[in-house]
Amino acid sequence: KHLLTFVTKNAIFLDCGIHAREWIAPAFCQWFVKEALSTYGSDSQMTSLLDQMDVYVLPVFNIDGYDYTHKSNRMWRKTRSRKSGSSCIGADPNRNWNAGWCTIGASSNPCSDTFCGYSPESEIEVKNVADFIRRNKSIIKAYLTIHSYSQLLLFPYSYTFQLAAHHSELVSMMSGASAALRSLYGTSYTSGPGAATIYPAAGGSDDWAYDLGVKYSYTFELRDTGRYGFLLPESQIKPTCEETMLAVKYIAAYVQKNLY
Ligand code: PAY
Ligand code: ZN
Repeated sequence: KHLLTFVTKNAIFLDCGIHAREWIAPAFCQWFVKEALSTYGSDSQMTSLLDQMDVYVLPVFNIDGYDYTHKSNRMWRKTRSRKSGSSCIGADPNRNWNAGWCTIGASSNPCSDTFCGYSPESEIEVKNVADFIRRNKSIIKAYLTIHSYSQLLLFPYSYTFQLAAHHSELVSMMSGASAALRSLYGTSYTSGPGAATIYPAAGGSDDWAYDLGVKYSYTFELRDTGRYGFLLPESQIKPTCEETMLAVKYIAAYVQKNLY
């Protein structure tokens, strides 16, 4: 009986800050951890979630890029990797996953902001997270990745216009999640498959996780819709995190009830 308590729990994987300039994303991961720690034991949903599942949080996926946006170029998007022979730095860590890699909506030009990298998982950040998810794929039941901006809840696919095998379930789940989000401040989100909802883009993390077998795989594009864009004012950090938390908790509750 005691051994059972050491069996690894099912899990949700959450990452923020794949793109350097999307500052609201790391803020959300930090908010999530704060909420988890401060409401466990008082909020019944958080308590039940953390009793039943683990949540792996990667607060700043693209740490070198994030640092660079603070010190040199606020609008930097990519990693900061270098390769001899090219004077251009970095690859797009959301074009570097092995999912239709570099076939559409990505560039093979190292100087482009959507450079797919010299090979899939060439970026050490992508390689390490992919290794972690592969190693734990039997327990990771949901993959959530936080970006900004556009106010979208995206699900596979982005590398093709074909619909995911679980398309209708993902559609209804996202309508619940966006309703939960809207309930707090009225912020309106659109949801749908990446390719048709924002643009086709191969090599993204959500498509890769989905094809690996993580059925509940979502990309959040947080506030706003373009007025401030990546430069979301400080006054919007807290409300954005609060409303996003409702969508994440909706998804977590759904996953808990629909373990596979
Ligand atoms: O799933 O289709 C997808 C990927 C969508 C994001 C991407 O390009 O990787 C969308 C953009 C992002 O968050 O990086 C949206 C922002 C506004 C941008 O830079 O275009
Ligand atoms: Zn992004």
